[in-house]
Amino acid sequence: MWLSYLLVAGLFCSMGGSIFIPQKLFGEVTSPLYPKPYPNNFERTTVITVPQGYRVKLVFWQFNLEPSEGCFYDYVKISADKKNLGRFCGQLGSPLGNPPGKKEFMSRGNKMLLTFHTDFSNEENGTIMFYRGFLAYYQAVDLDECASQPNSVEEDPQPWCQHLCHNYIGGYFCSCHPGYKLQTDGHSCQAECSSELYTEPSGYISSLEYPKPYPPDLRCNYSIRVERGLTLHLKFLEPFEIDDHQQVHCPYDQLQVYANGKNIGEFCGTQRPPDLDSSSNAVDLLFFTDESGDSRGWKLHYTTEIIKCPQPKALDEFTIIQDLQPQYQFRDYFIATCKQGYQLMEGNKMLLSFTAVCQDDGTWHRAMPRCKIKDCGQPRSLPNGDFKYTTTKGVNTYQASIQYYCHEPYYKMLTRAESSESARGKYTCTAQGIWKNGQEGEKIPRCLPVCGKPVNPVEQTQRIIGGQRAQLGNFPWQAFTNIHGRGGGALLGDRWILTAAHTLYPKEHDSPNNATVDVFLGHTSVEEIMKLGNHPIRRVSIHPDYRQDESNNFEGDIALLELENSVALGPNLLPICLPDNETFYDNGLMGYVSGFGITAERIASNLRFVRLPVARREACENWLRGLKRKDVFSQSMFCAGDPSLKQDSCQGDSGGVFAVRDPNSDRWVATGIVSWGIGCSRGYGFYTKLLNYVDWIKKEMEEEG
Ligand SMILES: *[C@@H]1O[C@H](CO)[C@@H](O)[C@H](O)[C@H]1NC(C)=O
Ligand SMILES: *[C@@H]1O[C@H](CO)[C@@H](O)[C@H](O)[C@H]1NC(C)=O
Ligand SMILES: *[C@@H]1O[C@H](CO)[C@@H](O)[C@H](O)[C@H]1NC(C)=O
Ligand SMILES: *[C@@H]1O[C@H](CO)[C@@H](O)[C@H](O)[C@H]1NC(C)=O
Ligand SMILES: [Ca+2]
Ligand SMILES: [Ca+2]
Ligand SMILES: [Ca+2]
Repeated sequence: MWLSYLLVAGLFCSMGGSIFIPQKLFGEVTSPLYPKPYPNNFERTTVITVPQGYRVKLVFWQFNLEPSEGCFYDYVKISADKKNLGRFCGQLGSPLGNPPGKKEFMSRGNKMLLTFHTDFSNEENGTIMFYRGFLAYYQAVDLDECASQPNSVEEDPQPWCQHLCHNYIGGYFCSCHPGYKLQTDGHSCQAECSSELYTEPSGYISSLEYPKPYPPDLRCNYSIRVERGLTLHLKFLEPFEIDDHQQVHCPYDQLQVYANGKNIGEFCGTQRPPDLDSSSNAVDLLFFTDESGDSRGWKLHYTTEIIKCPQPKALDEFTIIQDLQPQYQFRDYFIATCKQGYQLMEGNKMLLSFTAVCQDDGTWHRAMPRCKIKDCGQPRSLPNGDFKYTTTKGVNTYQASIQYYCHEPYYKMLTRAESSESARGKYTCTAQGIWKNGQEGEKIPRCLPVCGKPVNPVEQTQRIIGGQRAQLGNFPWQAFTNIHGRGGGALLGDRWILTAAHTLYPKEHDSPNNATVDVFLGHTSVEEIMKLGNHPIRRVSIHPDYRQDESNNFEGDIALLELENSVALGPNLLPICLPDNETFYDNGLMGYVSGFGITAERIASNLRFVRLPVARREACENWLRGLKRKDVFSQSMFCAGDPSLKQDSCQGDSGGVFAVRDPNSDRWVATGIVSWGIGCSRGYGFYTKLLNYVDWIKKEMEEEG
């Protein structure tokens, strides 16, 4: 303890020394040996330093120095920033001294110097006095650099901020106004506005220094970028002033506005630009200035709004936009349809439906469709008939109308009981683009052959022995067959030939049944009928009751030949009707048998016919019995003829029909098929009774639709 006291005392006795207190945020400074009396002949300067950015604050807590006039003997001198802050001595209440009291000493910088000086003695009126010296506390306090006035330029090393100063404890920093950039010295600001970005949904943008003149040589780019789906509106404020020229458009300074990269305006002068709707979420404002001028610049307020799409407009009067809204914005959509009878088209593509959505760039995601009138296409052609337009000829679009008809008188339209041919034949092009009939829908009508209506019916009044040449059209159903020899047949409908089974499968015929079947139709002359061509057969149908091996039994002697192709009916080619009543077999009823068979021992070259009465069954049975014949004469046969007359059907007439005119309906009906007889032109002939086979015939004919 003693040792350290001496050491310290010895150290302090050196005159004129300096002591540096290491940088601390606070500390104390005392006179030597404090609180013991300080030594004489002493001088020392204590350098108090605090970290940069701080200043030193010093306050005395104890002060007791020898007082003297002007603090000439002992004193404490404080200086900072090369300035003397005062010289102090004495103590509180001493009349000669200048004690510091509670005064706070502040440095401007981070350094304060405290010099303690004593003279050779401490005495008064010859008495030695003891003074305790001083105790001072110091602390680092923040230097508010921003508050420091730049007028004490002389020695203040602190550079000051050109635009904005921000103080913090232990330091400060500078910043610049928008559009300016802090230079590397950390204090000065220079105009720099080449990439200013604004992302708030609304805000203000102005030229530098507005409304004071803007700086020269600017290359500013103010970019506003807001969310997609928003659109930016710009509103310029007063005053608006950019260097201008009377004749040339903005030669000096220009404010250019770009929306989505497209220039939407270039402005200068004193006329405030109109409010701009950029229709975009990205706007760039480019402001270029030259080296001179003193215009005050510009300021604008920008706002955002949800982007709108243009009002959808129909491209034609047939397009309907559903629930049309007064306005459409981002994410809204509309649906377009067509009026009845029209088809949505996108280019050449047919659409079932159409929806367009408003996109974030204010456009519709697909272009407006068109509506094209529905086209039903060419109406289907009607076999054995035709159609005519009841609306404009050849126009097959919506609401067009046609009338189908059958080729009369040979064909007649199939109708339901309550329906007329004109109602059945009327078709309209519907809104669905399909030809439709009111009752039957899409199915087109059918033209059915008209049976038993020869255009040129035979007019037989006289009895002519040996038959007679038929005129064209007398027996238009007459078929000429060549199978195992000549035969006949009759046309049913437009594709069936009714004939006798034995013309295909002759009795007592051993050869295999592979004979070719030739069928000719449409003429009375053998030569001519063959020129008209053979009608190929698709199918042969023999009645199951027919027995080829029973030579005396012609039961079931009936066959149907289905033609490969239906024939076109005409005056010389018409079908015959089938019987529907037992009255067609009344005794004495006159019928006609026609054929290309042998007459007068010669092969006929022309169709001939005979007129015969239906005979009484008993008469024929007796006649057969008289001839001692065992031939079967069943209930599905009838006989006709008159032994007193020398005319009958004969070979070659086989398969032809016994035709009767029905006076009630004025139609010709086939009541029988020439089946068998005994010799030619002798007595009675025997016929397959068709009334018994009508059901079978209809069933066979139905099988092929
Ligand atoms: C010294 O003398 C002066 C004047 O003679 C007197 O006022 C003062 O009180 C004296 N001081 C002391 C400590 O005696
Ligand atoms: C302005 O800034 C925007 C955003 O950075 C940029 O896309 C555009 O190209 C700039 N315009 C010019 C002229 O430099
Ligand atoms: C029928 O068949 C027989 C034996 O197979 C043959 O000799 C004859 O030429 C055939 N006739 C026809 C017309 O094909
Ligand atoms: C057959 O014809 C007679 C006389 O024309 C008629 O009275 C009768 O009703 C007809 N029968 C049938 C089933 O058509
Ligand atoms: Ca002294
Ligand atoms: Ca500070
Ligand atoms: Ca200028």
